[in-house]
Parts: sequence; structure tokens; C-alpha cells
Amino acid sequence: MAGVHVPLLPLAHQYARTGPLPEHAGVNDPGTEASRPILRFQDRDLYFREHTDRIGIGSYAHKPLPVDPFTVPAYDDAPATPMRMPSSYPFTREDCDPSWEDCAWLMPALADSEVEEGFNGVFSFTPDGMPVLGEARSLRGFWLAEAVWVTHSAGVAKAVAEWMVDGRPSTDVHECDLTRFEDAQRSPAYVADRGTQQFVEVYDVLHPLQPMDRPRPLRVSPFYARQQELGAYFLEGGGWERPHWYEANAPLAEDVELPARDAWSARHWSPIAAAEAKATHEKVALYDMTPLRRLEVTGPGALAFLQRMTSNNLANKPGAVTYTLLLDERGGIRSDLTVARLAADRFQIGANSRADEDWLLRHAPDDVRIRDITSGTCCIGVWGPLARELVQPLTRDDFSHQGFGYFRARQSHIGHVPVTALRLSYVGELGWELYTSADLGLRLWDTLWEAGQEHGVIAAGRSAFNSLRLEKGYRAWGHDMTDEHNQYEAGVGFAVRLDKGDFVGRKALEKAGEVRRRLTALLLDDPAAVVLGKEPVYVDGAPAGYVTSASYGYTLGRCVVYAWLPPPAAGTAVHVEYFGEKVPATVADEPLFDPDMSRIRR
Ligand code: THG
Repeated sequence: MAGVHVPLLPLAHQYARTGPLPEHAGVNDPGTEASRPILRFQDRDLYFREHTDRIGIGSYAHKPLPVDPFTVPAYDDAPATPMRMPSSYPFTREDCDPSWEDCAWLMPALADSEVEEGFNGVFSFTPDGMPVLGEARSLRGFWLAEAVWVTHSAGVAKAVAEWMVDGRPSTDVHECDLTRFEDAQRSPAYVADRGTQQFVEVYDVLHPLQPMDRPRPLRVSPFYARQQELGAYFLEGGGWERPHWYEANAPLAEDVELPARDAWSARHWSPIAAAEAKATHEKVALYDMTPLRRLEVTGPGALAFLQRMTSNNLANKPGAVTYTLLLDERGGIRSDLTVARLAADRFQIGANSRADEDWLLRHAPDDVRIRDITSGTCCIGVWGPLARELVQPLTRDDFSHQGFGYFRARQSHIGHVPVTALRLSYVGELGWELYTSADLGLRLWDTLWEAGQEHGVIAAGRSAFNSLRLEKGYRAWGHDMTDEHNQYEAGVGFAVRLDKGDFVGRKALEKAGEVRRRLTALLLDDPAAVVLGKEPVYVDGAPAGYVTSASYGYTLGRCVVYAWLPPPAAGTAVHVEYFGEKVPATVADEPLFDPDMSRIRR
């Protein structure tokens, strides 16, 4: 209708209604449709609601019934089945029959009743099951609030109304943002595959790391063949195949002593991750950082534009890398970025979500060009105390601490491969992110791998990566902080220079008052205890916040947990709830690992 593409799949879903139930007579006045809450039978993919003295039954237990959106009739052509609605399709009784026993088991009164009428109602499934909200950038003033379900309804209405009126919702809705899908996640085939699977899984309890099972593999880095040879255990994110650990490292895990895990937290996990973390601290490891989003910002107006859009001071000579924040007008953290100034008017940005590019494009003047270069390029993180020994012989440039300082960038060569090297590390060890074009990626990997043999180089995965970054206290945007939080609360105030001149969000920060909650580091007291993320946290026995990220800290020998809590003092005892148990934890001082940065600045 408007030329705005919305990635969603219509699927029919059955809704049936019984006749009048003698057992339900008089429960509701004749004029009252429903007085009791909707009931969910999660294990059997069913829900129930009242229609005065009848019961309505909704089912996701039947096979997926996708609908070609181009066959949905116009309103006037829609048959009356039973109501005139283009989204109402004829009832297919055979899809409902198998659930009848389950209905009667839950509500015995239903056993003697019958389905009097029903329809297959068409509604929308997105590839990840969340709604699609926001203003189309290609058609300003055109707002979307699609694939909105009963469970989202009032919240979505509030968020979108605030967004339209105030420019921003008061709650973080980045998981619903219409810009969130990658190009590879917008094809009709992907939308159909994933939408269908969302229908199948809609009432399922999913493990936080459970990957999609198809279409896979979709996006792979140039190192994919090597990762397979090393026995990578792949999980999926943003369409990317991402190694979580490598079975080739199993021998290193033989002498690693770790407490046993419960079955749930042991899923998609291996003690090999501990060995990979250890090797990163003791030797050197290669991390595939290809999925890290990269934007290139160029043009005569690039510096002035990025100065206006972000919180830190970027007016440094080419070669500087700066950690900085994208704030909104209220001072909320839209993203955290690394900005490498590669030339006077050329910047490479390490970003988070697709919304970062969208936000920058919405604000960019004509003399600035912004391009997502992620897909055409790749990145290897070479990290560990032996990283310099590995890399230096491969280049004629000076990679010493004096010649190539911390948070510096340079164009160089590693063997035959031209690279952009950034000296920084999300895992808290000495080393570099090495970027090159996708065609040269495999050559880069092989060059580093071969040269690394004498140093005991390993490939390491995201499981170790996440553990190391939490021990180091590096925040992950979208998990640990969002636009609901400001820099003071999130503990990233060092990335804000209020004295650098005006920038988006500055006025709000000047007025930001007392900090009522803080992103807080916790250590679980019991070395064998593990939580996974999003669990509630209790202070003095009352719920006070929730877990944003968690991972076993293999160096510390405790599970590291970050949580939003009212500002507590270090040493405060709290509890994290895990499967109904209150797990004791203690507020810790940050950073938990290498506070004097001696491992990374050398
Ligand atoms: N690499 C690159 N870009 C990125 C990330 C990355 N952009 C997105 C995300 N990750 C940004 N997050 C961080 C978090 C911490 C650091 C870097 C990126 C970091 N911080 C140091 C510290 O806090 O001590 C240094 C900060 C400073 O000196 O200003 O290294 O992984 N390319």
C-alpha cells in the first residue's frame, strides 16, 4: 500500500466457540462478555476465554497454516465466515479435533459440550515473534505497529503513542524496532521459514541460547571452513554462524576443574570454554569478530556530524580510536560505539544494532555518507599476552606498545593481507582487531594460524569471549544497558565529555539528578552456582532488579552477574532467583579483573 516492506508472515490460527454451557450459566450477566481472565494452557498450546456462558478456545496446537498475503481478499470481497473480516478464514475442524481431549482434561465441563462455531483467524508472525514498531525512514510520518498480540497490546499502544508525541517511548522497545532485521532476514523465504517456526514455538519454553534450526547456515565468515575443521560448536545470531567453542580444544580442558552444572545451564555450554578463556590469558587466541557491526562514515562533514551525534570527543588526529555513546535527547543510551578516525574525513565505527545506522542516517547532513560494511569485510581478534609475538613478525610496521598504543588504529599488512588494525580488546587482553575485506579473510586466518603455532595459538569462541568481557566489566548494549539508562547509571561516564561542545543528549545529562539505580556487578557466593540472565534479584528479601548478563568467570572461579539494582554498597548480600531457588550473591567492586589495566596496556 505504501511501499514499506514489513517482514511478517500471516498464519491462520484456530479459534472455536462452544455452545452455552450449563456449568457456566449465570457466571456472567447476559450483557457481560467476560469477567474472568484469559487462561493459558501452555503445555498444550491452548488458551481459553469466556463469551458470557460459552467458552472460546484458541489453539496453536495445529499444524502451521501460512497464508499468502497476496491472496487475502479485500474487505468487500471477504466471505462472512462467521463475520465479514478479510482475516477470517473458514474453520478446519480436523485441525481442532486432536486438542479436544486436552480441553476436556483441563475443563471437564467441556467434555459434554461441542464446538458450535469457529474460524481460522489470520494474524501476523515476524521472524523473531516480536512486533514491528516505529516510523519508516523511507516514508517519514508513516508509522508501523504490526504483529501486535494481546500480550503486547496495551504496552505497544503506550510506547507508540509516546514515540509519536515525544519522539521516544519511555520503555526500551529495541527488540521491536522495525529496523532490527538484517537484509538476509527480510527475504520472503526467510520470513516464511521463521514465521512458520514462530507459530510452532509460540508457547514453548526456550533456552536463552537456543539457536534457530533453519535456515542454517545463512551467514558465515570467511573462516567458516577452518572453524568447521576445528570442530566449532555453532550457535546463530543475526543470521551469523558463531562458534561458541571448538572441540579441537578439548585436550586443553582435560585438566580444567569445574563444578558440575544443572541440565539447563549445561545446554549449549562446554567446559572447553574455560580452557579457551585460560589460553587467552596465558597465550594467544583468535576470535572471529566478523559479526561485529561496522559502519563507515565519510565526507567533509563527517567529524562535525559524529561530534554532534555522540558523547565523547572525536576531534583527535587520524589514528585515534574513541569509545563513545550514542545518546537520545533525554540522555538515554541508544548504543555504545568505538570510533576509529582512519583519515581526516573517514571513520570506522564498531556498532551494535541496525538501529544505529538508521539513527545516524536520519540525522545525517548531505555531506556525510554512511555505509554498513559488515558483510563485505571480516575481523579477527588476536588477543593474549603473546599477541604481539604472533603479529609483529608478520608486518614491517611497528606493533610495539610505543609504536602502536592502546586505542590506536592504523592501516598495515599482515603477510600478504592489507588490514585495518585497532588496538583494543573486549576480552581485556593485549591485542588487536584485524579487519580486512571478505575475500582476503581466509588468507588472514591462515597466516595468523601458521605464525601462531609456535606460540600455542588457539581459536576461541563466544562462550569464553562472554565470560572474559564480564570479568573485565565491559557492558553489552541491548543487554546491560539501553535507552532507559543514562551514563551515570550504566557506569560509562568516562565516555562522556560535557565540555566538548553541544551534542545530542547533553542538555538532559546536565540536569540528570541522583542515580536511583545502578548497573551492579555481583558474584554468586557458591562457586558451583550458575545463572543465565534475566533472573530477578532480591535485596533484603524483596525483588529489586534483574540480571542483564551472566557467565561463569573462569578466572575468578565464580559466576559473574550484572544486574540493575538500587545503588548498593560493595559487600551487600543479595539473592538471585534461579528455578525458584534464592541463590546468594554479593555486590562486588568493579572491574573484577585487572583493575590497573596492566594486562592490556603493555
Ligand atoms: N570492538 C569494536 N567496536 C565495538 C565493540 C568492540 N563496538 C560495540 C561494542 N563492542 C562497544 N563496547 C565496548 C566496550 C568496552 C570497550 C570497547 C568497546 C573498551 N573499553 C575500555 C575500558 O572501558 O577500559 C577502554 C575505554 C576507553 O579507554 O575509553 O575497550 O568490541 N571495534
